[in-house]
Amino acid sequence: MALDIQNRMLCNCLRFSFLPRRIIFTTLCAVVLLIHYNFFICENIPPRIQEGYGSERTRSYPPGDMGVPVLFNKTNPTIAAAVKGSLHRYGLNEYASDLVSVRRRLPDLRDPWCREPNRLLPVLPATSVVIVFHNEAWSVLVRSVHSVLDRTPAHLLHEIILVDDCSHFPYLKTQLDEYFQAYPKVKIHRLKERLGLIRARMIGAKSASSDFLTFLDAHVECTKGWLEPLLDLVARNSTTIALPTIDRIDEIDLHFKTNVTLLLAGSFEWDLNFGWCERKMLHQRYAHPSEPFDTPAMAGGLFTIHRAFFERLGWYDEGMKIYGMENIELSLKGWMCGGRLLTVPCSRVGHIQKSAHPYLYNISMDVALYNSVRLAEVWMDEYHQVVLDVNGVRRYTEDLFGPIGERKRARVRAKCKPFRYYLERAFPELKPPAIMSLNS
Ligand SMILES: [Mn+2]
Repeated sequence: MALDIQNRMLCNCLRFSFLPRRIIFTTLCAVVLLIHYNFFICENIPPRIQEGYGSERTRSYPPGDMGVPVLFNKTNPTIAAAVKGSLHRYGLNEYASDLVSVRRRLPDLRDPWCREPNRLLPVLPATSVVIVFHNEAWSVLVRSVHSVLDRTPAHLLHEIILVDDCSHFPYLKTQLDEYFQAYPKVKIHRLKERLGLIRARMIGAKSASSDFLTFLDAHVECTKGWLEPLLDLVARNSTTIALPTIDRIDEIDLHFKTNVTLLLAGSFEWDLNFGWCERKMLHQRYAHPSEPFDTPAMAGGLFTIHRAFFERLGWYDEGMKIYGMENIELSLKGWMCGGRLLTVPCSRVGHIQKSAHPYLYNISMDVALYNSVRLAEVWMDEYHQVVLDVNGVRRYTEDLFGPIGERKRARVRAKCKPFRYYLERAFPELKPPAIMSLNS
């Protein structure tokens, strides 16, 4: 009995001495986590937005906040059907996007190198931002615009021109006009007929009233400091085309993925289809990985360019259909006509890579083939036949691929160098195939 009491006392002692230690340990962990969150994650969040989530004790964070994946119940048949429907309709998960704030917070992804003093010109010009949309999901489009408004210094943003390439979803009409009435910098330009992305972008560019043009897709999210280093490069040299680094936003759960982006550069093979190559495959070396670097090709819709240079290049080939290959065309002539393409690691823009291309629904022709043949004929000199062969086309004819005389004259007017120069200077990694006519 005495032993039993002794044991019980011992146990009680142990329990009493153990409990406070556990409480102290748990409290310490919570404090450390809180400090970490406030100092390392919240450091760049404007106080106004932080307040929106309530006091320290009560605040909760909306889905997708800070770029984390959106969680939703995939096993619920109603939700699963909604997700499937929106993937077909928009090429992305509208259900998840609608759960995310149209002004969601994102982390500042820049390397400290980018923020060092005197990195940028002290005075930068303002830009017009041109965004073309066609049947875009509401929350995706509105979030794209807010990310520009919220993360661009007001004096650098001249205007945002939204070009509606004849969308037929009703919420993109009056509802969109009314929504952006509160934002005078946002202008909506409606096309009366469907012109396709390429020509719609040109309409937007020509209606812009700034000399500096920045193009974005309608399914992007800009992060802090995205614009300044792009404008800096083009302000220093008006024949530079500056490309942001494109982070991938997952089309299913809106996760802002940043892990591989900085290791990649835009490129293509002889089929002219754009793809990413590893940066280390390129010949040029740089002192710091955040320095802007020479890039053979742009992915497409995201870049800053000087209006006068774009005009001298003959804008895009408006004879091309809908979209596709205009990015390669602009990349080639950017290099061949006295300029260069630079990817800017300090500029980070998220982009939803769509799982389908609703832009091309109801289009029966092979627009990529059509546009590639035009591009090869105008810009690739003795190498044009390689592209035709890869595509199984015997030769260019005007009745099949449209007239290109004006495009060739524009190339002469702009005094552009031969395609061979592009291969040597911009893209020596693209090895010419062994073709008798080229080697002889
Ligand atoms: Mn896109």
